[in-house]
Amino acid sequence: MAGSSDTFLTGANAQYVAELYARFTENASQVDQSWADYFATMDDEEREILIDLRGASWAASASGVIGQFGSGGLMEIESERDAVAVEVPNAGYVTAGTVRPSVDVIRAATKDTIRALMLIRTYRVRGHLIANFDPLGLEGRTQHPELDYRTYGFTDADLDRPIFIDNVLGLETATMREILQILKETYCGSIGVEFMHIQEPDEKAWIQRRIEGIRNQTDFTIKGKRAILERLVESEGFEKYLDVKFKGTKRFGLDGGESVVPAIEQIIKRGGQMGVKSIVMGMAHRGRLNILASILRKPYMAIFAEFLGLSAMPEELEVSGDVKYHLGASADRVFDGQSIHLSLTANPSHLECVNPVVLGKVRAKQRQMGDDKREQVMGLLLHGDAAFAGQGLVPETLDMSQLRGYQTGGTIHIIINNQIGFTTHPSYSRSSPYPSDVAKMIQAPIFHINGDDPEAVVHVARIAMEFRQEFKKDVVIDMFCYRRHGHNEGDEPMFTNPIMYKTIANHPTTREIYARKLIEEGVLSEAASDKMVADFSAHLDKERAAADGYKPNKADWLEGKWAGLFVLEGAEELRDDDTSVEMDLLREVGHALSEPPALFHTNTKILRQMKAKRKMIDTQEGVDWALAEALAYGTLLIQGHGVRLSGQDSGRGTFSHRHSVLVDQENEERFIPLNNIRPGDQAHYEVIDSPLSEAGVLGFEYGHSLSDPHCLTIWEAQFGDFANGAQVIIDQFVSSGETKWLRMSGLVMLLPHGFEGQGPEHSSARLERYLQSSAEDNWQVVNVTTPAQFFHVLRRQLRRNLRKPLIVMSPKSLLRHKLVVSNLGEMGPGTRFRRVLPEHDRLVLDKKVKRVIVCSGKIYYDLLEERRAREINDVAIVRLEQLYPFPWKGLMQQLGRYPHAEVVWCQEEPANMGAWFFVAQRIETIVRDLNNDHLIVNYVGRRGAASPATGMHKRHVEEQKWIVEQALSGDLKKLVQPHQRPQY
Ligand SMILES: Cc1ncc(C[n+]2csc(CCOP(=O)(O)OP(=O)(O)O)c2C)c(N)n1
Ligand SMILES: [Mg+2]
Repeated sequence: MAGSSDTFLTGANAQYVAELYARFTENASQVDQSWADYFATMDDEEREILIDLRGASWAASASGVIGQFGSGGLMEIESERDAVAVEVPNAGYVTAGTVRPSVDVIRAATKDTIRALMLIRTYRVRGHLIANFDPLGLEGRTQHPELDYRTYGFTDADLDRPIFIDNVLGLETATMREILQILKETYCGSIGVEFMHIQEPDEKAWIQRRIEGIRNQTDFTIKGKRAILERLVESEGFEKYLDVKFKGTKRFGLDGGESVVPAIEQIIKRGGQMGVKSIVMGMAHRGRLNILASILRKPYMAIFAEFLGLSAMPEELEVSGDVKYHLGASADRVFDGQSIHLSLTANPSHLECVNPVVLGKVRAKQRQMGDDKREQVMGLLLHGDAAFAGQGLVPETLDMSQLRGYQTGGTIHIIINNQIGFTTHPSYSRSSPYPSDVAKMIQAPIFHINGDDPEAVVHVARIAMEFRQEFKKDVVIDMFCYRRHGHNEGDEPMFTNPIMYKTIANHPTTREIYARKLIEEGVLSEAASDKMVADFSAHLDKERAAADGYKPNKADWLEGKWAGLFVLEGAEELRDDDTSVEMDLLREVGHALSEPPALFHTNTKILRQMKAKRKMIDTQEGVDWALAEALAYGTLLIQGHGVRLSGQDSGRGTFSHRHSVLVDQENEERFIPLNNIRPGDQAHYEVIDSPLSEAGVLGFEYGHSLSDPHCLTIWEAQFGDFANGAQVIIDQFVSSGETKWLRMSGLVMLLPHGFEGQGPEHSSARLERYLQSSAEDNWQVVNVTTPAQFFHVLRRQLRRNLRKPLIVMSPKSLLRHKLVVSNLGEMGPGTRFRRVLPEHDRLVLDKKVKRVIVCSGKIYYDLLEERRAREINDVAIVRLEQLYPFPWKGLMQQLGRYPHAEVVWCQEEPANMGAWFFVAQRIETIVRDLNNDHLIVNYVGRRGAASPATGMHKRHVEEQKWIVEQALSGDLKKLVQPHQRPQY
């Protein structure tokens, strides 16, 4: 490396040469041949230096001025062939005067500059490798060959010789000793910065400017220092108090990572100054109680009450609740006269899965507040080091950060890097050097920081906040610290990590270290410092005393945007929500959907489809699935409800039925008919082709639904089975969030489902899993069979005064099935969603019906067609359109019509899947209550199977045929039922 720089350009003209090089890269003939030859022989590193030189100084300079030469004057280059005025400094490297330097002149000038610049650049890139950010100092990272000046050809004799460095580091010349001092202070102190991976020159230059000028430190005022100490006294004091008063109780203490509290305070404060009005936070177990108290100002007495075993929720609410270190909270805090709303999102144990939920909430709030620039609402995520490196939801969420359908203007991430995950050492838990490395995928700047230097932590927090506001991008603070106790307080860390824990035992607390520093600086006396600790402890004593009688007085869940919504009371089935729409409005929306946009090159096939839609509206007949869905959205939009639909390829629709977004065939411009029903006088329809993620995107949409109850938020799986990649979001949030945390969600999940011979992964949406998780009116699971039913069930989500998630087994082949159509009138006045659909055809008298088949979803049409083909008229078919909450009354009514009929449950799913296990006993209870002739419910469907469907189409067809045949006319006595013992 040193050798190559010998042949390279020199000194004062570095920028001039850099500019020439830029021209050379544009077009080699723009520069003299001698230069062209020279550039052609440069190695990669030399090239990078030139590009860097140009980037950094050119970015900051205006118009034609391309580089400044300190006291020596100004160098201007208008064009390579025009007059070039170069006033060079008197540093002894280049002759003074107006010259046009040649290759030879440049070469003859100093070789030191470029070597010094290479060293400087290497510190920017790799300085963090020897930075002092590990409070335990276990890694011994003090040297790195690339950060040694000798590597660049300098010797000790060069240490005090001035070197021209062209205003880099803010100095025209500096000795190697000075250069090293600046670099070490800036890049190798308590803070290690990784930013040279960023490809945006502005962002890179911003960070460089922000930290180099001040050597990456802030001089805090006495007031500022005292404020930092106070936060540490509180955060340490709280954990110590819990340790003493509730010995051995799990709290996942922050001990060792206390500096995160002043860091968050700084983010809020600086954020407030820069226009942030609301921060949505997400974090795991570690330090959560501390942050609930210190940042969200949850009363200490309330937390103590939870330690005493009292409920965090009002007793009259019969909910299952959650452990104290999962609970959310919100608060309004005032900084410098600015009020900022803070909310910490409730989350389950599953690490990192709250990330997309938080961002979905942020996005919804931005929309509600009209925060188009995304500068008023922000996400702040705290992570553990092991979880950030290990959990797939981290990159999934990062991936969404700059996508137009999901961006939230940048998230601040803080990793509480205590250098351990439970008992596992980082060397066993990640392949990358830092837990933060995954964030490089989105080119986020990363600040590694020593948690034992709280001033540096606060300084970095401030820069992170500023960077986010400036560039609206993610930024990561990786706070190195340690965990003073075991994973939880009852855990013995010496079993597994003895060296680390011996070191920790002898290590003073961050508060002690900082108090000592302030005492030495004369900021406060030792007595004053001790008094702070004692006063806080006395305060906690008072709070503890009050905790015995503490009662949470109200639940906060139906306030603000949720006002007017209620908790479900009584049986769900008895509710009758008006989801119908006036015919005029249906026609208006229908016409807007079927009107090809003017001056737009619409695809000819789409034009035909639009024409067909127009006919459906005008004749009021034959409305298909796609149109009914669009009518549901369109009518909601006109009634003031936003609609947001996201999923893979949702704009067009996986099965090419939706066509929500028209694409101009000439220029690919997009047109969204649903946003052009009554432009300016309707809510907004947002349809997004999502990244190829299930957990991340579903989590995001769930979060969105938490923040905006009046927007219909929908996530669509490409095929229903893929939703199992999002199982953690389904289990931990969608199905159980309300009962754990008192948080309602009206999220809709569309899960394409149906056995059509497409193999194991494209058949089943795993209905059984949703049914197994159904209880306590937690959500609704439907498998609707007509377009009008789909219309009503979607509209029902918002046209009523409570919110529950809606799980839809949505169709594939039925999208184009000739029987799957509705009349427009079925959506008009007087109509509603029907949980059970009765027999459709005219059969024999009910009493003469021999068999009644109960089914749900697509199999209905297979049965219906075959029954019609065979002209069977004594087998009735009843459809369960809603499986959960189970429509007891509706089904009883239908089964009551057929007192002498055998009862069959027919499904296309294997016996261990689908709804069988869920409906069997329920239907049996109904026929018993009715005292019908036949009290047994017979199963007709596929046999139990490990894989949901066959991969062989022929077999699928045979199976399907067999099911229909057996259901319609099979001898039930001969059918083996799933619960019967096999005959060996
Ligand atoms: C998805 C998931 N897997 C496993 C666990 C069990 N678990 C709880 S904490 C923990 C270690 C977390 O380490 P880290 O992320 O470094 O956080 P720390 O506890 O050190 O603050 C593990 C494995 C979990 N909660 N969630
Ligand atoms: Mg950890």
